[in-house]
Amino acid sequence: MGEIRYWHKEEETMAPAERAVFQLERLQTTVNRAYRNVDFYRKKFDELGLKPDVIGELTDISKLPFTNKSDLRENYPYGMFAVPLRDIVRIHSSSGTTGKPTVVGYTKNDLDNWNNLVARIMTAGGVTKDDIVHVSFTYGLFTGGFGLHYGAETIGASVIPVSSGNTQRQITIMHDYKSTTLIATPSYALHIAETMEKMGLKKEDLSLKYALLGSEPWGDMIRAEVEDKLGVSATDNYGLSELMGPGIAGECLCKSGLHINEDFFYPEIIDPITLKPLPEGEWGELVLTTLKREGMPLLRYRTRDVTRLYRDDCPCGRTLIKMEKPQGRTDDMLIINGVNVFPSQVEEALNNVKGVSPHYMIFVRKKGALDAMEIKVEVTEDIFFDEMKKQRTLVEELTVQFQKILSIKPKVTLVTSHTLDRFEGKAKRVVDERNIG
Ligand code: DLL
Repeated sequence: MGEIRYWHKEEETMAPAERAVFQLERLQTTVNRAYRNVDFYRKKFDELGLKPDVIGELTDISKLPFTNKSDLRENYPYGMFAVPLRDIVRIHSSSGTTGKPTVVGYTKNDLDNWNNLVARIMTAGGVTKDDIVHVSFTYGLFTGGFGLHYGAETIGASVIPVSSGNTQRQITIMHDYKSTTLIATPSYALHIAETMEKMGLKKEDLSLKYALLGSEPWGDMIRAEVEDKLGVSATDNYGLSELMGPGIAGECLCKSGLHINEDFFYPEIIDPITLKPLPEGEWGELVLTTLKREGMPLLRYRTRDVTRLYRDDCPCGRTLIKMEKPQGRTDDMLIINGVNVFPSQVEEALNNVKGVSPHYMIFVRKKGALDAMEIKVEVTEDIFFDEMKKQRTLVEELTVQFQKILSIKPKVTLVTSHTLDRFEGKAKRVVDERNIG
């Protein structure tokens, strides 16, 4: 694992009970600020008969109302801000492809905290001031580009703000500028690896050491492929625009769960149906409360991401609570003939079968009254030159794995390499045709 480094050693390694004191104080301040400065929260509290002094201990958080994405949309654009606009120094927003965008505003202190929290996560992933950091996230309203850019600059690394697009040019830049760290979505990192092969470049031709990947769910199969093809140590990092962007949680080099910056974001897991908090260790929906945010404090924001929280003795020495790699979003979950399926489970199943790549697409259609699921999986060219028997065996093997992990039996189709879509940003691996026509 090499030398262990921290960005905020004291905060990252303090005893959880000691941290809880800060969390409580910060939670009380946040609730007060939200009540006093945001009409939405004041109305909500008044309706529920809640006073801003409701928080006597941390568990009182369960008395607070939830905040949903729809609340942000209904208060578009600036209704959730807790400070006058003149104190806001940056604005980001979601793309708004499915409704009004959600808008977030940062004060100077918020930006400072953001930079430092991303610096924490990058340090945990191995990055130091000696690194050359290649950022392939889009720069713009999306928080990925600027978030990681300023985090890396805060560390003192040399940052190359390449942004997204033109993969061959990106590879040439990485090669010529001797980039040591790649910042991207996991699916784009895979695409870069494939494009390098096409360009006749090997990992030894580049200088990469680390890849910090995030913004979408990914599993061990993609990690193994990226690490092998790019010659990096690849860590996962998680965040969402509504709460800040990247910098909320990230893996250390032990790669066993993401440490949450819980001194800035208080995490809970709830049952998404009953909305009741679940004990540590159980899977459910992640709910986050900002603890230091000035521009737009959010109480119990429902992320829709499915994960679980746990504490362990991480060999890195961090005592920050961990979350499991998010499995997917409750709103991306497919319901196929009544069975719940997360697209990320497909990657998990592929991981158990030799001779397949992590490139897949899921198609869901109506077949009479029933739903039918087809999974297309890329395999190496040679299998199509082999006897039919080999292909049949592979299809059977995949079907068994899918049935085991997804609890349904999809149709499995093998396709040759490079026939499925590749992604520069977040991957879209599901085509649901049930509502078309
Ligand atoms: O994706 C922020 C980000 C940028 C995180 C760069 C990490 C790196 P949004 O576009 O608002 O923000 O999307 C947030 O993406 O609720 C999750 O569903 C998903 N997501 C983000 N990171 C991960 C991850 C950014 N590591 C939504 N694993 C979140 C799984 C992730 N899902």
